Amino acid sequence: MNLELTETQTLIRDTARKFARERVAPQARKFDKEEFFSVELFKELASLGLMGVNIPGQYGGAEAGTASYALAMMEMAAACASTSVAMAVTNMCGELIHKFGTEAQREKYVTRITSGEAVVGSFALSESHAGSDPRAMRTTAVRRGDKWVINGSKQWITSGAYAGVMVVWALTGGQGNKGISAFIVEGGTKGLIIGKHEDKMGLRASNTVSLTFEDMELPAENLLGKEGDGFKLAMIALDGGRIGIASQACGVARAALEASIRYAKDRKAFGQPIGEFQGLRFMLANMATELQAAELLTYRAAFLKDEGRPFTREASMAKLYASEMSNRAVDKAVQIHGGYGYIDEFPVERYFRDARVQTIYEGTSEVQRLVIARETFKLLD
Ligand code: COS
Repeated sequence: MNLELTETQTLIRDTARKFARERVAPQARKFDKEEFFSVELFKELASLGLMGVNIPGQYGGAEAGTASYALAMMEMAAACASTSVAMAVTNMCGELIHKFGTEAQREKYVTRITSGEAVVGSFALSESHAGSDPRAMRTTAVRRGDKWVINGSKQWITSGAYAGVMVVWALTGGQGNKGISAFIVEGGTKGLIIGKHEDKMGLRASNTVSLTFEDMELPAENLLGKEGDGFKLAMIALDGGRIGIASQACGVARAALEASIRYAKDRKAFGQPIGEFQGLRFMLANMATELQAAELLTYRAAFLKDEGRPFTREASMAKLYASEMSNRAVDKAVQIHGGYGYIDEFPVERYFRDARVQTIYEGTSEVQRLVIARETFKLLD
């Protein structure tokens, strides 16, 4: 694994960094307070190639690989975790359709995602009773002539009210992983009902809704991949998605560390900057060390994916470690800021709320441990 960034990786990181610092960070607090989803911002992200970082240029992507994607996600998350989660899900949907879609699906839907025409993508797998265990889903898709008719509902769908393109999972062959299929759904399809906007602890500028399908008809050609392959498609997409969330966690933790260092240099107590106290310096040293460990795990998973090598285990390790590290980092950041860490005058209060979901979504820490154990046992079979 090469730890020197390539020219492309440097370019993507710098592009994302500039946009994140100049366009996203100044608005992050306001967007969080107002729960504002900026369509304009996502269109700008698409115009920079950041909604399809690992998608070939032929379909409008930046064709820059997963390591570049991880770097871009870290930059975006350091500025605004809400923006970065919509970016992550959109990249994941685009990659999934590119990998498993027909040529017609790629031309129609991947290009809509990379160009920003779709605004964002949504990944509709979870249901109210089926989060960690997606095979327990109840949404059904029944074939009627040249159409699929979908009935059921999905829960906690990121960007669901704004997505021009969604991937939706449904049962086509009874309960169980072999009975699940994936479908491409366009925003605004008749029978697609957008539920209430969830009032979340964090990521408040990210849109999270339930979706209900009432006799929603899809053309037969909107099946993604083969009938019955949906569970596998979801697992493969989530492997990549976990690199995205690991990157998000690194970005938020880095922002928390930097804010804490700035504060520790500035704030005085007992006649000196609090950063001179060993107790604080040890906290900051631990944060910096753990952050670097998480970044390296994330780069390693991204590197394996880019090399076309198995990366399921490494993606779960990166996601597990980075999300738990990020929660430790934001907790310490609030502690270092004292009373100011608890109010919104300083950004660490938002980082604290935003980090919390990282050990839950895209597979809980417990699911990551199941995957890591399963894959590690396999190595010794
Ligand atoms: N890549 C490719 N195939 C995979 C895979 C992966 N990463 N993981 C599992 N599969 C395949 C298996 O090979 C198996 O295929 P066969 O039936 O052909 O043998 C099939 O999928 C079922 O695998 P398994 O039996 O391991 O599935 P489980 O139902 O036991 O699920 C976990 C395992 C818990 C790991 C899975 O359900 C999971 O990841 N859950 C979390 C879901 C999640 O992240 N939700 C968040 C949604 S987005 S916020």
